[in-house]
Amino acid sequence: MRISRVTLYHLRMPMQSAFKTSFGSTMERECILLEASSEGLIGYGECVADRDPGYSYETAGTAWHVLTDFLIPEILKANLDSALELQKKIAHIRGHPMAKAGLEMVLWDLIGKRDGRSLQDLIGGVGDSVQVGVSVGIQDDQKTLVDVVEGYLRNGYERVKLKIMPGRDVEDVSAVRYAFPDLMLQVDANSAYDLESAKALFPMDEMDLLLIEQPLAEDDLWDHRQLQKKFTTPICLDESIGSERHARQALEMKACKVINIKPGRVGGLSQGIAIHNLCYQASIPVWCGGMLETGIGRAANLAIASLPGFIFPGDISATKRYYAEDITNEIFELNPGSSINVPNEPGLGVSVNSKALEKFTVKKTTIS
Ligand code: OSB
Ligand code: MG
Repeated sequence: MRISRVTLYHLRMPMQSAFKTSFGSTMERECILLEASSEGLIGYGECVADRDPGYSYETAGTAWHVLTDFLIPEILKANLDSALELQKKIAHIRGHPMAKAGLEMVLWDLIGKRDGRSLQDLIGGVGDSVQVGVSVGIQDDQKTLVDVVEGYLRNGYERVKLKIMPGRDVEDVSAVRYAFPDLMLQVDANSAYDLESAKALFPMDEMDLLLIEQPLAEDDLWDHRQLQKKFTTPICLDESIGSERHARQALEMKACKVINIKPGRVGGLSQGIAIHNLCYQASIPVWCGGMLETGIGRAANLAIASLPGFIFPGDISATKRYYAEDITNEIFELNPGSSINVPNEPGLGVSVNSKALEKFTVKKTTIS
């Protein structure tokens, strides 16, 4: 496929409610939508870099720079027929996995549309739907937290992830566990602890959690190994796994027992699939994380989450958990049984609502 033109849209989308994590609180989510023309087709991709470098060093600003000045010029007019060919062409551009992942998603959408095949079909996913949960931000107090969780349970979510940070950990989680003794529950610290402060988390080992996500620093596999030795509850790595190589090393080192796969974090769907394959071989469960995606990125997450090694429910909630209005015409809804359908139309299987796109665009550029 020859991509002749790429338009970037910097989006700012109002969220339904504030999302507070150990690295900050946000009421508006930013990202970059990529729109490419190739041989009469239009393909879309989402770059999940947000406004601030809180979750990762990448921001919508750095991704914009790297996409416009390096990545897009590199691939424009090249003949690309697979994600691996694309990755080879951009391999000399160091880092910037979210920018790369957005571009790779566009190519998958184009290939699927050309061949009349869904992304799920192209990558070998199975089933009509995938199991999902909801990621709940830090709330003002424990009563509010329990109420918010109860609301999501009423909506039908059967697995809940609680964001935690120092001072808002054991008591918050035990309040929710006490209120909902049988709930599938897990926590995510987004790197807010070190080995010393993580001692505060020991009581959580008795709270029947599915996993504890990313307690320590992003670049610290070794201390995660030290911490995992002290916990029966599986430690799950998110930020620390930037590539298949990191995943292999983390498993060899026993730094974790579960891996969260986000295509954006690891540089693209192809890289996410590679990590999935590695973990599947090793019988290590994986699950699909989220980055508060629009319907574009959500469609891709649903497809990858249908690979057989995605054992735990994904952070892929229904559209209305995030946005009153999305940029896709398709709205994702929660089925009874806490699942969401995997799109089965060609490519990502979603279409863009141009009115909504225009409304949320703060900056736009075309490269051809
Ligand atoms: O760490 O998993 C995370 C959202 C933004 C950045 C990082 C994370 C998250 C979430 C929400 O937990 C996942 C989602 O529902 O999209
Ligand atoms: Mg996480």
